[in-house]
Amino acid sequence: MPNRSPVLVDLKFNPEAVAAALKTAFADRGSINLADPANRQVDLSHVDYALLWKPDADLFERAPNLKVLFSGGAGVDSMMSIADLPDIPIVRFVDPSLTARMSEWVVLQCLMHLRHAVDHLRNQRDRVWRKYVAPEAREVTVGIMGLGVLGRDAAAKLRVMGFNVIGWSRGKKQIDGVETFDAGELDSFLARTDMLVGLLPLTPETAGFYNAALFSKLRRDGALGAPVFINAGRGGSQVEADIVSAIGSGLLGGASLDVFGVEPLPADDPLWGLEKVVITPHDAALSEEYALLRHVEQQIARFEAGEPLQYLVDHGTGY
Ligand code: NDP
Ligand code: OXD
Repeated sequence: MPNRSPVLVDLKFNPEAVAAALKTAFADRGSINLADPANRQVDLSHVDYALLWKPDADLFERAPNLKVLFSGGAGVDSMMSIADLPDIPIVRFVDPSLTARMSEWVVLQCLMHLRHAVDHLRNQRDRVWRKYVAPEAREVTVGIMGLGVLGRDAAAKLRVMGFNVIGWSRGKKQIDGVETFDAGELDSFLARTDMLVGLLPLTPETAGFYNAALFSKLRRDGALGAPVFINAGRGGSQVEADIVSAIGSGLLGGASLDVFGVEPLPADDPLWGLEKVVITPHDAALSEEYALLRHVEQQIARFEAGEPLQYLVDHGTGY
């Protein structure tokens, strides 16, 4: 067997689950898990591959001979913001398990806002019997920002529920049954949107993108009465003070947020106190450890067989 270098693993989530999954992964080469205190000072100069989530900036000095980086999640913003990131291929995590989870979360949030779920839960707590006449899904247009792996799957599943779905992305897309808009058609897209679903990566272009000016362009005469904002992309793309004000003024009728500028969301953040805002703790679509390690094994096998890597990040656009 050729002398293969172990895979460097630095995932800052679920340490027990990662350690358990690593026991059976990378059988032909082994791994160095930095979550294990015994590996803190270990020599990394011979390592070819690294699987990382929120890596420390000095990691690349310690491991200067890396050939490929693998992201522990679908988003790579925490990696791309490192000043001395090596100019080598970066592979995102793309997997049916993650995609399915995200679509479940998106459909759940759209249905919650459609069917007054927050009001029902409050009324149940207060033992209040009150009916709400909700529009049908087909009367509501969900506008998805970001028509990548996650946006496209969410679009398909929202259509199954009967929603009218439109989508916006940098480049124009062709998706059956979904009217699409490109970057230059932002205002036309927003003017048609009752529920805005954010599935954009965080890049310099999308930082602070979901703000009061954008919310003011959403459709206001739709079946919901006021537009709803739903974001599972990244918190850095939203201006949270603007969301708080927009909920207060009625510019937004509700919101669902899975991601925040600061995570965990501080206990004194005003968002916690808003009844019309559904908060989930960045768990819309977690990376399942076994699926993640299998994906890395498959990509390493492709790379070493001379086949092209999949799900590559464009260092220029940052996603
Ligand atoms: P993809 O890279 O597959 O898709 C990104 C989409 O965003 C593309 O359609 C792209 O357009 C569009 N886009 C990017 N920048 C711009 C821009 N400036 N203007 C217009 N459109 C833009 O990513 P995924 O679908 O796999 O994931 C999306 C994001 O979801 C991740 O980056 C991550 O931040 C987040 N995420 C959150 C999770 C959670 O649990 N909350 C879990 C997993 C991911 P084009 O196709 O034209 O290039
Ligand atoms: C991801 C995430 O990017 O979990 O995969 O946020």
